[in-house]
Amino acid sequence: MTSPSTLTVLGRANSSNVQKVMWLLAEIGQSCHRVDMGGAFGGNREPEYLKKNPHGVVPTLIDLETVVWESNTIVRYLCNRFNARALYPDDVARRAMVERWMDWQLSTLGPANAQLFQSIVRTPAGKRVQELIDGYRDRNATLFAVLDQALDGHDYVEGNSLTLADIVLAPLTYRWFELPIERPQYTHLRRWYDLICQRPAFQEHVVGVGLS
Ligand SMILES: N[C@@H](CCC(=O)N[C@@H](CS)C(=O)NCC(=O)O)C(=O)O
Repeated sequence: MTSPSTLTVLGRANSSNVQKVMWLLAEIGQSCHRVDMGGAFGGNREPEYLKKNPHGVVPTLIDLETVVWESNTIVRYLCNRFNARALYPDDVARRAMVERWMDWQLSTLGPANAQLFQSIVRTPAGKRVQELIDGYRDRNATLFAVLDQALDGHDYVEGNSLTLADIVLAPLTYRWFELPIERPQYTHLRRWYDLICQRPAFQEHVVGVGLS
């Protein structure tokens, strides 16, 4: 008999940062209890939540006495906790190769992608500002061009197997491909994305959730 999961994820399924965590957990075969919070569900500005995550954002992971916020820290924690070495290599050089993409996602691609996503999906049609959308679209195209080039010659972002670099980047790539915008043809990016789309866990926690 398997023991019950000790893990709780606080956060709505349509947050790309929650999606990283849920997708990773499914990839490593760990179940969790997820509680809808944030966005339309609210709850994330309540004192009880702020005690766990003082920033009032999702996700937050609870693992018995351990409470972790920041989605990239959560996915690293889970790989360490469950010994998922292929996803988060032990070798310091290989680990740095993965982590540079995680930092780029957090510092650069994530904010640019969020601006584009929010200016379309989270803005009512009558309030959308086309000039802003065009600027955000172009900025995303410039950033995804870098990822496209980096994917030339290997299956995944860092080498030929899935790592945390793919896990943090692909949910944003899903949005990029699904948004109603014009995009340059990025052949390496498309090939990688199609490969990622073959993973049942990505289908369930990212594609299946849709754009909302
Ligand atoms: N850097 C943080 C960002 C967290 C974040 O901004 N989360 C968004 C959802 S993607 C949020 O909580 N927004 C407010 C809300 O959902 O009410 C992380 O990666 O965990």
